[in-house]
Amino acid sequence: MRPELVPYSRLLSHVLRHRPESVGVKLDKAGWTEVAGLILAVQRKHPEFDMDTLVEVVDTNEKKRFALSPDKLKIRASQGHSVGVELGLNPVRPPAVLFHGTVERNLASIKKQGLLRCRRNHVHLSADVETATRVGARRGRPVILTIDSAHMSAAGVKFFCSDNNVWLCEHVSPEFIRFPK
Ligand code: HQG
Repeated sequence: MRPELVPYSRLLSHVLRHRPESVGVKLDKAGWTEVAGLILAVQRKHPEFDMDTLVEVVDTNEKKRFALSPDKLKIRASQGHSVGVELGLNPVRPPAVLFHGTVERNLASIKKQGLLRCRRNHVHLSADVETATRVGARRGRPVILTIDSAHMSAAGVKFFCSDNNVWLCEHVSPEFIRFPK
């Protein structure tokens, strides 16, 4: 994504995942909002923002954070919400292991409580170590946890995979987490 578009991507993440009311838009139950209304709302702060910019932010976003409806009339964040939305994803069988990137200071609590959703609607897991490392590195030196998703799934835990390939579940109990030595 062109660096000058990053502030728009941040703003859209904030609005579409956490605080739609901050610019006066509403999300429907599945997290969608009208593109036209969103552009007008963003233009109040950034008059230069337009449909071409929005499409470029969506198309060139490294993590494919946003999805446009096929008719391009609606947009939503693909995952990461703290507002209550029902993404309508179907449960899918996960790969045998998944990964979670975190930092040392969280480990004692994770060992006791497992992985919690914190302020988001799901626990976020990555399909590969590289992605998990990037997620953990947002907060300091990354520590990678290996999640025994095969056994979790066998135990009845539901997994979802967002449109942009982030694995989601409600909670990961400590018994399914392998900690690095
Ligand atoms: C930690 C980014 C103590 C957890 C990323 C993490 C991801 C605990 C933090 C997405 C805990 C929550 C989500 C427990 C979990 N005790 N700490 N029991 N359980 N934690 O940001 O997974 O760039 O809500 O390890 O790429 O870091 O925004 O979750 O450190 O996909 O698109 O509590 O955000 O995507 O932090 O990241 P977050 P996350 P975007």
